[in-house]
Amino acid sequence: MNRFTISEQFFLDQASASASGGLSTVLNRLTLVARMLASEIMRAGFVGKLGYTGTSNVQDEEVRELDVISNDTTLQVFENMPMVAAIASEEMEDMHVLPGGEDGKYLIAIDPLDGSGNVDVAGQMGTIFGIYKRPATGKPVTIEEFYQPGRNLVAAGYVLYGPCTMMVYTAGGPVNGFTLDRSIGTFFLTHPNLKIPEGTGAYSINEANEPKWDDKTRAMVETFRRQEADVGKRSARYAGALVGDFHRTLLKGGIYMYPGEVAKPNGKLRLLYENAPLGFICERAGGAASNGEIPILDVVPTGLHQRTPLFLGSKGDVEEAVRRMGKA
Ligand code: FBP
Repeated sequence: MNRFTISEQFFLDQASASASGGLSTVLNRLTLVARMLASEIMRAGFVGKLGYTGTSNVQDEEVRELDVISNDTTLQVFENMPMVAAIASEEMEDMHVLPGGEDGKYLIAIDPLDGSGNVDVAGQMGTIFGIYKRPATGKPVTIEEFYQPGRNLVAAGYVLYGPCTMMVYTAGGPVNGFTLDRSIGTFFLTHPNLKIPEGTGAYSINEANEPKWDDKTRAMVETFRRQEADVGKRSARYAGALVGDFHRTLLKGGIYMYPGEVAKPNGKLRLLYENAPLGFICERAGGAASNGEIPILDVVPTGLHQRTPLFLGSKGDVEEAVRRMGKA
């Protein structure tokens, strides 16, 4: 693997000998989304796009202008791609069936702009995507085709927009990271075959939510906070952007937690386009991902925007967190 391994060639090289090249093409289009959004995010301050639209999305969250731009960019990039049948997005209540979608082989679940609360403070943000195969082609897409457990993903990845722009993905094999050279618009392989460390890293959680947790969750988090976890001492880090917190966890180890709350037992994060894709990557990197009771990849969605609690990171950390909540 020489220093100049670029994403386009890498996707093709990684594909199986019998592959049609369809998945590589979809992944390449996702790098185009990444490059376009990296540019939009960098320019947003100059063109007054850091604000809110004044509307709310299906999540009943205030929508940022960049949320809309990110979703529209994704739809435009895939509008003329016959191999993708439909897209499910955090920003759209229903799936978006692409022209000629009934013949498409793939489904994309995407959070176009994760961590959009960081838009106006130059914080980390990201894009999260999962790619599924349809059960069959040649007939109209049904929303139930998206109701597949993360175990069925054929590929998953994320883009991190931060001091640098990175894309990290797996097509079911090793997890590989690419860094964007903005001057030439090319992603170069910089983090081959990522494996999540054990016994190190931070615990990452919004501590302000403590009053909302049940007693077992509170006691478990207190164990990490007091550096008394069986898996060792942990510092605390919370970027307010799932992709940023997960990327740090993937490279340095540790655990990201968004637990359920007494009033909202399913928590905040969405299974289809946040928890399952990142859980797929985490497991392929040797880590674990749980909803607090079972592996996140075994949860079968019953809706596009279904929420689940999320415990994601080093296997030992996730297993201890789940055990201490008494739901293992
Ligand atoms: P979206 O920004 O895509 O809605 O993602 C949800 C999210 O912003 C995560 O990125 C982040 O980890 C979490 O919410 C932060 O939630 P909170 O502000 O409640 O801690």
